[in-house]
Amino acid sequence: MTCRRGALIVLEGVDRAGKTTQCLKLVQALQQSGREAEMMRFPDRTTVIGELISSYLMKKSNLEDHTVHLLFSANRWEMVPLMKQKLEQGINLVVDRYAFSGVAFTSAKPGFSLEWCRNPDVGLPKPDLVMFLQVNPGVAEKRGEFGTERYETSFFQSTVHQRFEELMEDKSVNWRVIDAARSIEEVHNDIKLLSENIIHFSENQPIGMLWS
Ligand code: ADP
Ligand code: 2DT
Repeated sequence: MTCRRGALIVLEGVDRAGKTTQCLKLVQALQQSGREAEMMRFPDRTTVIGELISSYLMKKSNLEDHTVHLLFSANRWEMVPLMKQKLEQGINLVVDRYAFSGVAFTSAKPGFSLEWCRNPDVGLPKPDLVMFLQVNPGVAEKRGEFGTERYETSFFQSTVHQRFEELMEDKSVNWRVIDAARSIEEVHNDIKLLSENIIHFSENQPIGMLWS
């Protein structure tokens, strides 16, 4: 029996770029074409670590900046056994934010280098494909007001965007930039095609290790 693994597909981008909308549509489309697919999101607020993060994001608690960075990373590591199990069973994982958000958000704070921020996530399962949903701030603004959670200000988000641009220079990661200012269907069609191609390409490859 041949056992083809699932692909690890990540969507990244700033607030209101359409990540959640597109993750849901991609999972649905893959399932409709007869593939196994599941969505995950980070932070996963349902775990004990995730609850600490959620309380911090909702400004119900304060955490020291290095500490919360490590908690976001721990929240990914605690999911790794489950992620590997699903990928090895042939389930494609569509993930709303991953280590790249981790690095982009913390390194947007004063005094944090990209290198320091990357370190705790070195060795995580490496995404086979990372799609960055690109929209300019004007387009994102028309999609709704900022919420009230931590980081939801235009100044912070523009620094986060710059950090993503720096991260995308790293050729060890399979980045694809998607013009996410188009209609939901147009964006979805591009994402679906890229995902189907990577699923074929990855099925007989071992799962890689991020940044190592
Ligand atoms: P994110 O997860 O990146 O924050 P969402 O998927 O939650 O973004 O989308 C934010 C808002 O923008 C939602 O109201 C959603 O319906 C809307 N939206 C998403 N994609 C598009 C698009 N391509 N065009 C117009 N509105 C969109
Ligand atoms: P949403 O749940 O609305 O996506 O917001 N973040 C996320 C970090 O600072 N570090 C991380 O590692 C991750 C995954 C981005 C979650 C907020 O938390 C930020 C926005």
